[in-house]
Amino acid sequence: MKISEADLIINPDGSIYHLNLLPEDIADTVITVGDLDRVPEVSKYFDRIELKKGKREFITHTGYIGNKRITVISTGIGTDNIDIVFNELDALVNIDFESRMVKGQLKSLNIVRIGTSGAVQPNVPMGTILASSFGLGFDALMHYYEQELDLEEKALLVDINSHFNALDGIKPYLTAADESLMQQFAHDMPTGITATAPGFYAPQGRQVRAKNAVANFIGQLNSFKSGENRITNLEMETAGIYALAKTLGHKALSINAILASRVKFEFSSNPNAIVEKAIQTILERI
Ligand code: R1P
Repeated sequence: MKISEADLIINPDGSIYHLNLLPEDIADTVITVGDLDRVPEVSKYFDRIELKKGKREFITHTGYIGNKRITVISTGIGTDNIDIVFNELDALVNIDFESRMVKGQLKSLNIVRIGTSGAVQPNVPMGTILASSFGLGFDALMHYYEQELDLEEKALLVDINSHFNALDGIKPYLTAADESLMQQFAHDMPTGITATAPGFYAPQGRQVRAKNAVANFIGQLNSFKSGENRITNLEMETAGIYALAKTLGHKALSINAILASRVKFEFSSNPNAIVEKAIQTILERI
């Protein structure tokens, strides 16, 4: 079926609407970062940069480390931006822009988020590089898509729903990390469920001036347990990345540089060094 011009917007130069990229501009291995200033912090390790493009908060560098072609792209903050970036990355590889038809042979991208995050367990100290075993979304993105869960995800979500039943009207969604990327990049890293929030302040349990409607959100995250599974950290993209990637047939892994402890009320005095360590670790394993 032909995808309409309103459903998939292609710019006059043949690039996709927000990302401003042509199909040939992206590699099969994609690193996503939230902060657009983090893009050159990744591409400075490339042996050769082939292209730099951007529009709004979506900055892209594609280049090579040795023979390996890699794209690094900024998503900005939040799963609303993940919706745009992941649908447009998928369109770049899986839709023929001439015919506006889905290609016969679908491509699966390898996508690794290198992001920052706060810990909600006392045994996850600042400076930890943590891989998300699952993304648990407290935002509404996946309420708009059909999502198929496997048995493990279904069972864990049952436990999550009974633990968080006090969150009136909020329906969390859950997706597991890609196992092969976990083996390749994170075999020796601590892992845990990453909670994804639709905001930074009250949606992450911060109390500044506006009154919080959800009591003790960090405590609710912190006290969840299902077998060996604990919620380890909190950020704003992972659940959307895992769920949309899997729905579209791509592999995804989220790597979290832990900059803060929400249970010890600390924030790192040298966040850049922690992020740098995460970038170096992932690029060495690519
Ligand atoms: C909030 O300050 C931002 O930092 C975290 C959150 O997920 C959110 O995007 O990640 P990044 O540093 O990767 O953007």
